[in-house]
Amino acid sequence: MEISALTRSVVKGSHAVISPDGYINSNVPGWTDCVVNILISDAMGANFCQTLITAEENTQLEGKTEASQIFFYVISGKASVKINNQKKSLSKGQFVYVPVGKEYLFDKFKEDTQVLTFHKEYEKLDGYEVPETIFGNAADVPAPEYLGDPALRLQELLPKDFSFDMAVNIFTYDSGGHLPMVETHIMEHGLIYLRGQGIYMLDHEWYPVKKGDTIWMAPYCQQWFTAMGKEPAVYIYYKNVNRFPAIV
Ligand code: UGY
Ligand code: MN
Repeated sequence: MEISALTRSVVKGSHAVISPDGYINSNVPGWTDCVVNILISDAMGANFCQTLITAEENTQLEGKTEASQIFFYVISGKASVKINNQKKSLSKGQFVYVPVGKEYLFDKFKEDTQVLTFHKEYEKLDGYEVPETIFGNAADVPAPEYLGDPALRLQELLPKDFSFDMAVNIFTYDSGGHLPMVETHIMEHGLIYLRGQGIYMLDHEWYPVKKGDTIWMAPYCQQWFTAMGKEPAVYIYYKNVNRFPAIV
């Protein structure tokens, strides 16, 4: 028998590991007939939000982006999407970036489709336009080596342009591949594992992690990862970029 009093999940001041065994569903306005798990939010001290939506028979996601932009990524399955008047079908690995001020509607979901979202309040920069809607497919995004290490590949899903204040990247580690150093930085992260497993070090604590797990790293949370096992480890992650801190 499984012991129900055990979990790998932890929630601390500077980081969290959320494994699916502890999920409790939320109901939020406009997202109907689906399971919604709010995995990272301001309620835990984060400056952005990360959710996971699992579709049921008549799922619809309807809303308008106001202060926050939203990045939607299809982890598995298929759905239709309309952003203002642009219509598309999205399947595994496809995504849409919805800037502020747009109406969105997702429907015609295949049952059990999983959609990941990252939400960030948009900080406009003088002299730069608000970005447009972007549709894309991770399979079409180049995957160059990261810092010259062939065991690591980094895909950047959004343009590197100062009109954007967030990045969403997919990081692939071959088994045994690891970050080249312990990172210590102001940028915050939220991630979910799409594949594989490994060990994450967060502020000098060590966590075994695997497909389906979410991690939150607050600004300056120290971080290092190594992939283990028989297949590559892959995570998709959020990062705030391209802006000064509040006091300069
Ligand atoms: O972009 C990053 O900061 C990335 N190298 N961090 C991470 O994967 N923990
Ligand atoms: Mn980092």
